[in-house]
Amino acid sequence: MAAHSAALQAAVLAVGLLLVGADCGCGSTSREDGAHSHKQGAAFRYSREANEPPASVQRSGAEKFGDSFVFEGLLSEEVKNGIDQAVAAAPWWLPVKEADWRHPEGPDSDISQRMDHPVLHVSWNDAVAFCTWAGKRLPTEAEWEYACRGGLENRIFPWGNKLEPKGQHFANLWQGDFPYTNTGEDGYVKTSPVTVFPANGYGLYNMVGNAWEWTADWWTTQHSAEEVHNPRGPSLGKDKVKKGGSYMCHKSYCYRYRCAARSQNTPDSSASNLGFRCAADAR
Ligand SMILES: [Ca+2]
Ligand SMILES: [Ca+2]
Repeated sequence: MAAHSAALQAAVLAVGLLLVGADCGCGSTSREDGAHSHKQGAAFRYSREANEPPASVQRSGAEKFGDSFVFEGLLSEEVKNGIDQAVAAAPWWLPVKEADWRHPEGPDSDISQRMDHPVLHVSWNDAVAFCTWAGKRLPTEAEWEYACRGGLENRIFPWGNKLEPKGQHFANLWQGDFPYTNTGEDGYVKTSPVTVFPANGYGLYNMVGNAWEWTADWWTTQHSAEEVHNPRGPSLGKDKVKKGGSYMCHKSYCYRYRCAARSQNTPDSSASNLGFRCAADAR
């Protein structure tokens, strides 16, 4: 499958000062955000839209494993009835056989009407494979966060501090009572097309919400205070950093749709709310 042509557009982001992490005023869930000033040394290019599909040159990890995690609320009764395992800490995630980037909700779903949505069910390993194939790379966490801020300083969201300025939705998130009721007030209970919500000051869409995005960095709970120039995170780890939150994020459970917020998964993980976009060094 050819990549969506718009996905190959890129924004060139200039050198600038980056504040990685911030206080979110949201209690204990903010501990991992950290707060240190870093110089983002090199200019870099960034895909405007996070909807690049995995390379046809390689089967995705979900296809190799034979299953991938899908939010229970999106599954047909038929698919749900065939599953007898769940994740104890998050029972709304079910391992669905034959769920992959072509079949986001399992074998009875497809992406034919979603070619302008973010790709899902792509592991970190496969995201790296795609970006490499495309002559690009994953962004570092610092690059991602710099891109998310869109030129604004000390703001919670890519557009400012207010979640819904003048009552307008700026990102695809969860409205209602997670995980039971998603009212879809923003227009979408699953992913949305990548350009339906406003771009940030750098012309980048969906930096928060819609789909989580992998970064290149290994996860650690705190940012290093020593690594002040173009930080790349720890040299080793178990999990990779993901940023931005998804259409499943609600403040009551996942206040991760902030530029500073972060979470993690193992590099072979895939799920129905996790995608990526590629970056490249500016030439
Ligand atoms: Ca939504
Ligand atoms: Ca996103």
